[in-house]
Amino acid sequence: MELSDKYLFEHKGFSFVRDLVTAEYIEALEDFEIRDSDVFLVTYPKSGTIWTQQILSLIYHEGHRDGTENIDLIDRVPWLEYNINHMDYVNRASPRLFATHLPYYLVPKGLRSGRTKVIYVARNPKDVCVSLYYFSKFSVKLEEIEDFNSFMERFLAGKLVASSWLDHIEGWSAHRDDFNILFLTYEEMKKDLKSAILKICNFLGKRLTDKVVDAIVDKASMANMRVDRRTNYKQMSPELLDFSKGSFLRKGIIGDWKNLMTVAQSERFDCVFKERMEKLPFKFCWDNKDDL
Ligand code: PPS
Repeated sequence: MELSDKYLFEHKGFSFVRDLVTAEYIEALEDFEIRDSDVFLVTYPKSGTIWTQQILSLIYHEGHRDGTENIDLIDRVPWLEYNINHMDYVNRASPRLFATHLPYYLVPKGLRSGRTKVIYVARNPKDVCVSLYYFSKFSVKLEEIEDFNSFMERFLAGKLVASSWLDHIEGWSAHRDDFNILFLTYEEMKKDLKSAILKICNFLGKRLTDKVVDAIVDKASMANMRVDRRTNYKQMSPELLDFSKGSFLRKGIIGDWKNLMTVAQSERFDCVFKERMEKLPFKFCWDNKDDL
């Protein structure tokens, strides 16, 4: 199965959105100078990136209300590899917060064995696949594949943006000792957001009052992020997103895959993913009713 080269290109075994970045830019990122105070949020797409971007931004800025509430989320925690708003990352004031979908082997070299903090958020891959399917419908820069079965086969083969889910998580997990990294799951955030936020604060060495933590829980809720124009990404250019076809904050639930996948598709998914997933040191939750 070939990569759809009108939309994507591959660089060192990982696929990127063609219109948004070049291989030269990705290559140069390996030497991007990092600071101990930087924080990198790493995700495979559709795993809770903007949710965690919002949480990180609130942890760093909410307490002292320095005006960040008037800045779009994408500018508070910009994407490392997709510098959509052409920001000056090099001269950005500390602490710099970045989001990235990069695999472990393409991130800035300085992140390895350093003090810079990395947070990896993972989500059960069936929900990731379904979320990406709907996202592809409204992202102008991704190919829309109408038939879900064909889309799922592409996902299983790692032939979509960001390549293989399994390779991504296996890579980051196997190299966890090379980084100062915290692993979290979307599902644990869903089930107990306050505990997840406290875990993040603890990792970042941030002590916030109970009142501030509660305010973060509130501001990071699906309902509030949906109506907040700084966090719902509705300010994004129509050249990137067609809001008549969907939204970034779609459902935000555990187990939506059950509303789209047939039993046969789910079994096919398990057949391809199960063996490698069982070796991962994470417990995935496939349904809201499952315990973590
Ligand atoms: S992207 O394009 O990679 O940045 O997308 P990403 O932000 O990783 O994932 C989008 C999915 O995350 C859901 N989301 C949330 N869930 C719960 N609570 C909050 N606050 C929240 N914010 C975003 C969003 O709805 C997408 O999932 P689906 O399943 O499509 O609804």
